[in-house]
Amino acid sequence: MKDNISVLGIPIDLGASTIGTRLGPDSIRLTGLLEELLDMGLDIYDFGNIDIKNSNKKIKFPSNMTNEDRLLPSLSHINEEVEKIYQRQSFPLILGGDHSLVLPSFKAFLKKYKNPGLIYIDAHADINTEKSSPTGNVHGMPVAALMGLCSNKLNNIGGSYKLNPQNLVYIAIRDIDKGEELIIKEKNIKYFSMADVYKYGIEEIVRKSMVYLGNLSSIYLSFDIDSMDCDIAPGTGVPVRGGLNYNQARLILSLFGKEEKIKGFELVEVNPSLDDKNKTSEIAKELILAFFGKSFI
Ligand code: Z70
Ligand code: MN
Ligand code: MN
Ligand code: MN
Repeated sequence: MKDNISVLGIPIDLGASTIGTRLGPDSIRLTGLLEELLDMGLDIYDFGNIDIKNSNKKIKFPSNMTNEDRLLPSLSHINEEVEKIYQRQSFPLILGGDHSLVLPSFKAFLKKYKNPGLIYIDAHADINTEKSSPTGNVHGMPVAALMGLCSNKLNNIGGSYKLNPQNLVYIAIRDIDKGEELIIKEKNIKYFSMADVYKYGIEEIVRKSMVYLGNLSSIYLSFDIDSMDCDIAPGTGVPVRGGLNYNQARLILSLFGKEEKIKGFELVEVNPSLDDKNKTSEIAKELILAFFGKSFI
């Protein structure tokens, strides 16, 4: 299925602390990604970008969801548009956009596949609730909402389907808020820290993740570019040091790309307005090509 790809851009930044991830999908497209996928012999259908009503202001709401008024309808709209790409027999590739989009994108995956898994490669855990969030930014909350831990207006975006906490694996997390740590412990969520990455190596982290999710037949891969070291990939809103280096990121995606059970992939949080010569979008392209089987040599 990975030789027939449906591409969808989700240019949203309503959920992030800084504006600019709305430019992510186009700046990744400008690197020539789709042409290179075609050159690799893959079939591509480009659904274009979703129309999102972003805002240049960050408006606080009593709910502690920044931009709640625009964000909630946008997330519902994203869910409808992602469902359309699932109607096509193909492999979905989503270009973000801030990470709030995983709430509606994974809801569509939850609706299509029974009891799916989620591999979440990120510096952050994105498992704050509106109560625990120190920022009010919804890109820090989607995983909690997928488990039904937020308010119902967030939990029920795209339907009441839920992610089983035992079906989630985090990789590369290293910047966790206190409330998030409590939820991760209480739900006994599986994670591989950067210390684990260095202890075991990338091949072993991929193998252990697939073994952990071994009884599941469909898995979604959500890759936040800030999982990479911010000195390597600086074009992102909440940069964190000590992340994956270029070779580790490319290897992890190339190995997950070979796994048949992985049936959807998104790359999020590229913010070209914070970047150094569009370097992060170029890296994003190379990571996506690695996922779809481009050879290293
Ligand atoms: C922080 C919060 C976050 C992504 C930053 C940061 C969350 N824990 N998520 N970048 N993708 O605001 O909740
Ligand atoms: Mn529409
Ligand atoms: Mn994230
Ligand atoms: Mn992140």
